Amino acid sequence: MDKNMNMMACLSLSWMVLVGLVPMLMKGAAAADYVVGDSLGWTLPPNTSFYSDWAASKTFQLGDEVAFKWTGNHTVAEASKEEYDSCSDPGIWIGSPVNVNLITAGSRYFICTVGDHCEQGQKVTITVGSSSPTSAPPSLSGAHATVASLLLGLIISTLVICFFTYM
Ligand SMILES: *[C@@H]1O[C@H](CO)[C@@H](O)[C@H](O)[C@H]1NC(C)=O
Ligand SMILES: *[C@@H]1O[C@H](CO)[C@@H](O)[C@H](O)[C@H]1NC(C)=O
Ligand SMILES: [Cu+2]
Repeated sequence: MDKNMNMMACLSLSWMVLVGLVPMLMKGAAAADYVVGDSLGWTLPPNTSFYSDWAASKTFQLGDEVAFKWTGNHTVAEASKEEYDSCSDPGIWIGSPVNVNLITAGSRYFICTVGDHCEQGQKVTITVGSSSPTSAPPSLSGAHATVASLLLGLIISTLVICFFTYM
């Protein structure tokens, strides 16, 4: 194999590695996954403030994901604020387990529609970007900047390595 071939191989291999790394880094830096209720999961809570306490202990950001996980007779349904407040069944159920991508800012309401579970507190409000509902939180752009500079560093060092190895 001549030097040009080696250099081409080096560059294309590096490119494939970079393309594979980008989504991983973006996800790792910008998004978090939460399980609603943590270890308790989505079930009848010990008290009616359990899930609101849980939500209040998190800072949800755009791109995060919340998962509703349960065993037994429960559902999760996305409700309007009015349905959420009055625990009325919105009529649309989604099955288990349920992953919700938080791709819009603002509040979303989820309830269990089985029996009186909602009245007993099996309901949660997920609010994304509570301080400024129309813009992404500052830490998101900070994370993106970190990823961008990391990638730039990777690309440059790859070029340098390919160049000095095969020229
Ligand atoms: C609700 O239950 C959780 C978990 O057992 C507990 O940490 C919390 O203090 C309780 N809240 C109230 C208001 O009883
Ligand atoms: C779950 O609970 C609802 C309401 O209490 C009941 O109608 C339904 O039959 C139950 N489903 C199962 C699988 O137990
Ligand atoms: Cu339930």
